[in-house]
Amino acid sequence: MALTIPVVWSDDCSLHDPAAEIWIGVRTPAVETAARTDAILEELRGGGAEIVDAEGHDDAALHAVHDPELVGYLASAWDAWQKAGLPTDPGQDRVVPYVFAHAALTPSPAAPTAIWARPGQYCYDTMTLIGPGTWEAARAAADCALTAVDLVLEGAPVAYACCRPPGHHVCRACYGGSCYLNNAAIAAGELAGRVDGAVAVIDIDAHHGNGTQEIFWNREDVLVGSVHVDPGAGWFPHFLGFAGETGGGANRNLPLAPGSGDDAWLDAVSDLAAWAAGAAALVLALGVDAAGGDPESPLQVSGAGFREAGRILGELGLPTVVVQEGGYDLERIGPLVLETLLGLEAARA
Ligand code: SP5
Ligand code: ZN
Repeated sequence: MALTIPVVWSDDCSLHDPAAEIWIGVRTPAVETAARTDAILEELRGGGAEIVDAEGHDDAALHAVHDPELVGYLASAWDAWQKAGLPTDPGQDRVVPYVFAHAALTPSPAAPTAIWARPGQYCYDTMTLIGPGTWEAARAAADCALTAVDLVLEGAPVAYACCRPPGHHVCRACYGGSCYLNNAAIAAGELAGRVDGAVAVIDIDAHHGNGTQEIFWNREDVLVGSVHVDPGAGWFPHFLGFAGETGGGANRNLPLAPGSGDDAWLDAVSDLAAWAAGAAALVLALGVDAAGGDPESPLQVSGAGFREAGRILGELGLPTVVVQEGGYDLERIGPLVLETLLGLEAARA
């Protein structure tokens, strides 16, 4: 039986090549690569899915959740870096910070004049590099999410946005975690303006969706729930994602111990689903890096677990926009996404 959930994609999402991550000061190969979405699309095409081209959308939906200054920076960062000659002297072919506008320095850091100091005004880690196609890809990923919103508002029960690069670590005014624009937050912000009632974001990526949490921290009309590996056990994003972070009351974090598998993870998914039941629409931030074998997380969720998560969330019966986040096991990423979508579809059929 063919997958009927529309799959929204833009070829421009492949233009981003971070090339590397600077991790603990060491340049290591990037894990957030175009091969990820290639593998997802191949699997979904094999499952009979219809691939829909993303349509262009106005910047207004980006500015609704991000500081326009961040968006403007991202759009121009590579050109400025290149024009400043930094790829040849000192020989850095990606935009990467070396100094940070740390909150404890001053509440109002000056905008730096040096091009090589500017990344530290907006980027909070050294693993989120910008190259020649990064902006085009990030902007296209946001269009994928917004096109999926349109499809759902036109009556599709579920639409899947095959977003790359991912987004859930991006705050209103800073980026990091291999993410540049918060696709799930952009979708949720857009839905919040177009549905009658609250929007729930449920984030099942293995890492805490700290950006989405920060963006909607004080909003009552957007619920944000995340199940993820406990940052207190030593996992990214380290500083955030603890159970006590409840915002204005509409934020929930369910951190899990490293090694947690289907039982604990699905209990948390069920908990978040019950919590979100009164919403008018759902955004599912679908990272599949909680799977056993993923190189970036110690959770041990199975393919059947992802299918069951899809079923649990599908049973809510809400208009649902699924937004791709992480997942780094190239052998498993496609099947894991397909399992989740099949679970959602089975519940909605
Ligand atoms: C969207 C998403 O899943 N972002 C994950 C960002 C977490 N990255 C943390 C990386 C920690 C170091 N990993 C070692 C890999 C060295 N190349
Ligand atoms: Zn992740």
